[in-house]
Amino acid sequence: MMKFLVPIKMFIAGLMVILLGSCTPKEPAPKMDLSAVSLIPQPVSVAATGSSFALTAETGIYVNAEDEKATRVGLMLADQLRPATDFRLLVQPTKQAPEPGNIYLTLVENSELGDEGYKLEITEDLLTLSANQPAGLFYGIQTIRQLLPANIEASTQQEGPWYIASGTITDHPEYEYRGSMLDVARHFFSVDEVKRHIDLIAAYKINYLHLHLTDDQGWRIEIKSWPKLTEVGGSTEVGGGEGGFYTQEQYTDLVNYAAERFITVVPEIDMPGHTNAALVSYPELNCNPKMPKPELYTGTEVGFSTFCTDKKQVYEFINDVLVELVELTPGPYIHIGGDESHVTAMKDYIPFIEQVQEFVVSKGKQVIGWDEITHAQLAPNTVAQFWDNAKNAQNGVKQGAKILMSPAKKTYLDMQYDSTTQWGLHWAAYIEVEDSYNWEPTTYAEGISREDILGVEAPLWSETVTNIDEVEYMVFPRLPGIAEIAWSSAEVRDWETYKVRLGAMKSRFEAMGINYYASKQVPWTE
Ligand code: TNX
Repeated sequence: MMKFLVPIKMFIAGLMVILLGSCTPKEPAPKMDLSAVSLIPQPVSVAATGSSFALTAETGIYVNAEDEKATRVGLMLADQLRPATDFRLLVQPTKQAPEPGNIYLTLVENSELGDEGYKLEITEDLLTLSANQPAGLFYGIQTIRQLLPANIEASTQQEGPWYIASGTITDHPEYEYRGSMLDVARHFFSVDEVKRHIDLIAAYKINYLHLHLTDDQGWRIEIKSWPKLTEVGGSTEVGGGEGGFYTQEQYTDLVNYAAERFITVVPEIDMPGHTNAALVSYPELNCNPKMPKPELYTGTEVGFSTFCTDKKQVYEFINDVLVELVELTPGPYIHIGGDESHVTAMKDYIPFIEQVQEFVVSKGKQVIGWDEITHAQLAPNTVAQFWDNAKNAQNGVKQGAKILMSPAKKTYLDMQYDSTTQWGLHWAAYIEVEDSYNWEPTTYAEGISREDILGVEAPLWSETVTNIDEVEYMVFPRLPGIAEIAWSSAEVRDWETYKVRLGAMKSRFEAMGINYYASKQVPWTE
């Protein structure tokens, strides 16, 4: 008897090992609280279920969509997660939900979500991201990034594990236009610097990048029919540096890079003022008796230059520029500036704006202009960008124009945080983090209500910032707050809870290598 007992015991023990081994291949999912995760912008709704999904080396990304853009979003997710995890997540097409352990991206029909919304359903088994359009999938991915530990943003391999709290997030934007503006005229920023900016704003679901391409100090976009604009007009910048410009090929590269991140570029040619760089390049466009011989300008004064508004050649020039610019612009808008034309008489300014507006409209695009353009008769789809003068914006509303909200006192990211900030100006205000967050577009100015507002944009003028590190110091952490104003409804926005969510972004900003302003108003946490 004894002879058999030991082998039988050993046999049973062996069987147990095999059985246990096969049914517990993974650790139990840790309990996590989705509603406690800090997200910016705050989604429409977050419902936690108290468990988690594990991202592992075996996770696959399955895309259920016969759509090239949706597949590209899947590939972007794999690329995004790779440096920190070192996982080579496979992206594959599918017709149904995959096996447990995988990520499932699917295009659906869900009227609640609109063109840019998404839904995330996270269980222990599956992470499902659904949207009506690829843009929604892209925004869902930005949320997934914030649901992962902060070091997911690192550019080198990090220690896991990589868990995502379980539950459901339903989300869609409040405003259709959520913008960032970069002034590449006062100081020029390279293609790579602008791409870096695009990467950062995309993470906060910004969908328009307005490029201020021309000003007194520089002309930054190649126009083949008027080559001196960049040869001469692009040759310097504020402070006398070498300036620079984008060739049309480089510009197209930027436009495409932005488009892959669901960002539409809005090019601005500022006129009739802010045109010194063009006037130096082609003095025949000038007839200002106070400045008979324009010279390259590297200072920071505004309002001294103007096109010669009653000269036929000026309109031929503008038309040529617009023909080329429209060709480079897949998006719906051309920004014509129109601000601070202090040396253009109003009787000349109004017909000038109307003529340029007609050029743009005849080329199938919509005009955006700074709020002064509302002195003119606006075309039905023209947008007025409110920066300074509420009366101008109200005048736009009376004409039926949509308003893009960029009040300088709240959204101007070139304003100093306080009097000690190394970079920036303060003519509009000192803008601390709370100031830039704690305002409401629909009540900011009398006579401008929800239905008049197209969206919100934060401009970064570059008189005082010379490189992308300095840009980032002004942009962060104010831009995430502006992005939340544009994306999240007023009901889910509140400074007291926002500042805690923002504080939790510290290690994320650091992993992203962002040079941010560590405001004392924010309870920064590790
Ligand atoms: C006003 S805002 C300007 C810009 C300056 C900016 C500096 C606007 C439409 N015009 O030309 O760069 O202030 O804050």
